Formats: sequence, C-alpha cells, structure tokens
Amino acid sequence: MMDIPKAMTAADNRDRVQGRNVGVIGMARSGMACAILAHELGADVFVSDTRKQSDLSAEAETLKAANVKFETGGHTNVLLDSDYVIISPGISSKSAIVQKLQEAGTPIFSELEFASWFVEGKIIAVTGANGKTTTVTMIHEILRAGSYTSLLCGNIGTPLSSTVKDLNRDSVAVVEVSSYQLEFVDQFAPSVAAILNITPDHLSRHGTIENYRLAKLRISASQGKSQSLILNIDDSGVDALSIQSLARKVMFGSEETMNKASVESDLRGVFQRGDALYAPVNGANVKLIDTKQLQVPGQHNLENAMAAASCCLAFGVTLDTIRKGLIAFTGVEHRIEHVASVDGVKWINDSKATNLAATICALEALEAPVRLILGGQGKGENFNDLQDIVARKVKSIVAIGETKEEIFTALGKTVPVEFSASLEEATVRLSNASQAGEVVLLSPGCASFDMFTDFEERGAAFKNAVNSLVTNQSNGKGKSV
Ligand code: UMA
Repeated sequence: MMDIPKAMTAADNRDRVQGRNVGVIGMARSGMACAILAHELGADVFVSDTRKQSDLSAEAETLKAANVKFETGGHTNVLLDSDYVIISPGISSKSAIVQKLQEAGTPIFSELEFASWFVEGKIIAVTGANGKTTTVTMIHEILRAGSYTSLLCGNIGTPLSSTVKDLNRDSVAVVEVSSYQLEFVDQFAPSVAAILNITPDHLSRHGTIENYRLAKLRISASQGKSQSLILNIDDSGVDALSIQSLARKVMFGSEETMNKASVESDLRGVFQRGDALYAPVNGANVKLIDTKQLQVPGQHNLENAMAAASCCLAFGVTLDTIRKGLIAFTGVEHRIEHVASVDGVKWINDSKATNLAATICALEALEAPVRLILGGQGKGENFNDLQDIVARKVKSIVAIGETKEEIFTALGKTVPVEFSASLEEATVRLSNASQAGEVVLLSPGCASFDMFTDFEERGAAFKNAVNSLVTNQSNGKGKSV
C-alpha cells in the first residue's frame, strides 16, 4: 500500500490516481462511473460486487471492453491489495468488507469524495432528510436562468464521477448529497453547502439520529472561510446555531425564528416574513417573491425556495435571476406531482416520500380531503406519528407493502384503512371510493424495495395505473370494481 497524500494542487490529485491500485466496491451507477473515471485517469482499477455475474452482464461487458479487472459474487481479499478503495453509497460502513479494509489500514473514500478531486469549477452541494432533489433542481434552474453552465448530479441519479468530464472552470456542479455519500468524505469542500433539515431517516444504516446528523454535518467538515454553509434556522434537527464550521454560516427560515434566536444580521440569508420571501442585500431587506408566486405547494417548498435562493445569493447570483428561476420552477417528478384530474378528483404522485416526515409535508401542502396510499418497506419509524395529520387531512387510507399491518394498527382507529396487494388494485379501489373535490395521494412514507426497484419505478407504476383510469374513462368504461 502506498501513502495517499492530501491533495493541495491538481498535480497532487493526478498523483493520487496515476499508476495507483484503486479498488472499487459496487458495480452499479456509482461504482461503474468512478471505476471508468479512475481507469481513464491512469489508475490500475479492480472492481468488486457481491451480485452474481448473470445479474451484471451489461456492467461486466463495459468493464471488459475498457480492460478493467473485476470480480462478482462477493468481495475477495484482492481488494486488500488496493492503495485505496472507492466505495459506492449503498455499502454500509458496518459491512464485513469495510471492516476488513479498515483493519488492514486501507484508506476508503466515497465515490463523491473521489470524484470531487477532479472537479474543475465550483460545487454547490445540498443535503438534508427531505427536499434535496427539489432544492438542487431549483438551484439548477436559477443558475440556468442566469446563463451559468450548471450540471445537476449526485444522489439525484447521475454520480458526480460521470459528470466530471463535462465540467470546466466556468461550470457549476449542483450536487444532491446523501448521508451515505458523506460517510467516507475526506477533503470534499463545496463552495456552497446546505443542510435543509434532519428528521429520522436511514436509521437502520446509521443506528441513531445523532449518527445520521453527524454524517450530514460532514458536508462542511473541510470547508474553509471563503466558502458558505447554508442552514435552516427553523429545523430543530439541524440545530443551526450549534454547528461549528470554518465556512461562512448563513441561516434561512422565518424572520420570527431568526429574531427569537437573535441571529446576527451578517448570518441572515433569505427569510420569510408573512406572505413573502425577502433577501438581505447590502444591509437592506429586499422582497424576493410573494409566496403565492411559487408554483409548487406547501410550507416545505417555501423552505426549499429559501434554501435555493440563499445558496445562489452566497454564490453571487443576482436577485433578479434568483427571482426569475424561482417563479419559473414547476416542480420535480415524483414529488407532489399532479398526474391527472379524473371526475373532479386530483391524483398526486409523491413516490419520493420515503419517510414519514416527507408524507407529513405532502399532507400539509394539500387542502382537500385526501385518500392516502401509504406503506412499503419500513425504516423503523412509528406510524403513530401520523395520527394528528391523518385526523386533520385524510379521509381513508389504502395500505400497501410490508408495513400494511403496522399502518392498520397505528391509524385504523383514526380513519378507515384497507389493504391492497398492488398499486393498480389501490388505484381502482380509490377510483371507486373517491368523490369530486378530493385528492388521491400516493405518499408511501416508506422505502419501495419490498415491491419495486426504487421510488422511481413505484411512481411510474402509479402514474401508469392513473393514466389507465383516464383512458378507461375516455373510452366510456367509467368506474370499475
Ligand atoms: N454491493 C456490494 N457489496 C455490498 C453491498 C452492495 O457489492 O456490501 C453492490 C450491489 O450489489 C450493487 C451496488 O453495490 O451492485 C449498489 O450500489 P449503490 O446502492 O450505491 O447503487 P448506485 O446505483 O451506485 O446508486 C447510488 C445511490 N444509491 C444509494 O445510496 C443506495 C443512488 O441514490 C444515487 O442516485 C446513485 O448512487 C448516483 O449518485 C438512490 C438512493 O436510494 C436514489 N439514495 C438514498 C436516498 O435517497 O434515500 C440515500
């Protein structure tokens, strides 16, 4: 094993990869992208995955064609010969291979950390339990409204390693960052970092909410004083005032909370006062937008907008450009996404709600009586936490997936709870039950892996089922049983 120097210059970064033995764990999106990047930069790469080769035929072909060595069906000790190992986000720090590498003293870097060594231009990075995808997409739209070259990547689906080749000195990588990607960062230092909120999620991976929070705080661990850290003053999980960082801290949130917490004026970012958002510019508070100008609903989206605007202000974007980008933003697929209106019933896809806090946000954002499709693979959260909002907003629940019994036990006394074996069945059931003026909402509050590959496949299945209803209706078949 060779010594891996801390990088100070681009030449150091080249030295950290050229001619090195680089191990990569995981042969999915992140692993493939960083393996190819490391190979192209001159490393001797070895990729390892626990899945059998028959499940990885396309990936195996790509690596063979590029002349990159790999193994499938498990992690052998070959990985221990690496100068360092790059790990995909889905691999837990508690896994046997990570323990083994740590015992052998082999440095481990996350794919995000590795890719960041080769980023020309600036990085804006956003983490949080919920709202990350919406916020990075807002930032991306704002930057594009200002003619910046912005590339959206990270947890949103495209690894930073795939984006590196498209970045130059003038471009901005807007990176959605998960707690998983932050477990093995070392020198990752975005120009602007943001932490949106911290509510229970991924507890089976991190063990405790405190560990989850500590993973999130690593987004700022290597930032310096010329960089900015954007924090939500309203979120008790973030606990913005307690965070120590060398970066310039900027708080966003309600003016009331800022005043109560006596946040100094130079730490204030975009804030909400009544029905408008304001930005501090040269000592004055300038109105940014009226809240009703935002096309996406709910208080949580106002928080996302304040976060996005604060990131862009810290990055030097003009208020006019920020305003234009925010007003033009129409939302993101699978997040409170309007699919169709059938017989006066609105069908909304919020498949991205993979924890209860996200489901609560969606319910808070919607006005009408809601018929809720809830459930999937649980994350150790307690459905009793939904009792209050369900009593206020929900007319009935269709429970799906592994958690359906838990949902019945927790919420069955509050509203009627029925079970469905599939989203198609749930959709037909709710088409028959719902009345004009109501909303049918898929906001599962759970992971999707018990029934689908991911939340995107789940959202697509729901949208297909809803669109079949629309087609049946226009063919005159009406409601079915
Ligand atoms: N594997 C091993 N050994 C193990 C465990 C897994 O070899 O011990 C292999 C699996 O067999 C598989 C590969 O590792 O082939 C999976 O790696 P991965 O789960 O990291 O998958 P990627 O396709 O690289 O996707 C990852 C993120 N996945 C996770 O964090 C679980 C994607 O986020 C992200 O979009 C992508 O990188 C690009 O950056 C998804 C996600 O669910 C959307 N994120 C979580 C969330 O949003 O809640 C954090």
